[in-house]
Amino acid sequence: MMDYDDGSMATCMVMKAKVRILRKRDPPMNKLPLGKFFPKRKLFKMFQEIRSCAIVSSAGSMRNSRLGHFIDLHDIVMRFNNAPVEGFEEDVGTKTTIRVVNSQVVSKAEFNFVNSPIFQNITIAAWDPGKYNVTLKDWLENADFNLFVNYEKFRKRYPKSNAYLIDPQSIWKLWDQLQGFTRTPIRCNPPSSGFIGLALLLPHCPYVDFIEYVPSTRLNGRCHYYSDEINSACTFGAWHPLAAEKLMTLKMNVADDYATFQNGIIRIRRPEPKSC
Ligand code: NCC
Repeated sequence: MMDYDDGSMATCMVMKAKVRILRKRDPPMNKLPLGKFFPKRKLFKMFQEIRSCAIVSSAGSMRNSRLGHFIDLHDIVMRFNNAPVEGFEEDVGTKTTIRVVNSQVVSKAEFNFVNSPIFQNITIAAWDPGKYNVTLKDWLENADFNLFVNYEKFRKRYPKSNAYLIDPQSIWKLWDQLQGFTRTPIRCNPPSSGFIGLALLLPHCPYVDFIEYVPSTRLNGRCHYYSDEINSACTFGAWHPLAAEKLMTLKMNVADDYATFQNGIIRIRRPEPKSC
C-alpha cells in the first residue's frame, strides 16, 4: 500500500519535547489527595512489545477513507475525546487502546465522562493546559476546566483503570518546540490533542501512523467524520496552532507522497538516540 523511506532522507527534525504523565511523586502531588488517585502502573506497561501505533484524527476527511482494517492492524490505536467508533468502523477501525481527552470532555456534563462506555476499558490521558509558565500548584487552583472532580470520580469508580493526567508543563514545552520550529509567531494557545497525543505516544512506538492529520485529497471541509458541521478551522486551526503542528509533523514524515496525500497516512519514526 505504501512506500517509506528509512528515515535517512527525512529532514533531521525530531520531536524533542516529551509529553509526560503526572506521577504521585511530582510535588505537590506527593502531598495531595489527588496524587493518591494516579495509577501506579506506568503508561503502556501492560504491553510486552509494541511494534506499531496508529493515531486516528477526528477530521471530516476520515469519512470514506476505508482505512479501518489498516488502523486495526496496529498494536496501539489512539483516538481523541468522544470521537465514536460505532457506525464508522469501516473508516476508522474498531480497536481503541487510548483516548487523549481534553479537560472540557472530562468536566462537562454533556460528555458523561464518568459513565459513558466510550471511556471505559481503555487507557485515558486527560489534559488541561492552564497558562504558559504555569506551576503545578497554580494549575491545580486555576485549571481552564476543572477536570479533577470527574477524574477522581472515575478513578474511584474504576480503581483498576489506566486513567492518567498529563503534566501541563510538558504541554507548554511542546508549544515551545513548535514555536522554535515556526518562524512566524504562533498564538500562546496549547497544541491540539492530536499533537499532544503524538508527542506522548512516539517514545513508546518504533513508528506512528497518523491518519488524516496532514489533510489528504479527501479534504471535505467537515470538522469531524462523525458530524456534518462544515468548518475548515477544525483542520487548519483558529485557537490551537494546528497549521504549525501539521507543518512540523509533515517535516518528520517518512511516508511517500501517495501515502501522505492520497491515503491520508503520514508515518513518524521514533528518533534513534543521538540521531541528529
Ligand atoms: O475536534 P477535536 O479537537 O476533538 O479533534 C481531535 C484531534 O483531531 C485532529 N483534527 C480534528 C479535526 C480536524 N478537522 N482536523 C484534525 O486534524 C486534531 O489534532 C484534534 O486535536 C482537541 O484538540 O481536544 C479538540 O477538541 C474539540 C472539542 O473540545 C472536543 O471535540 C469535544 O467536543 C475542540 N473544539 C471545541 O472546543 C469547539 C477543538 O478545538 C480541539
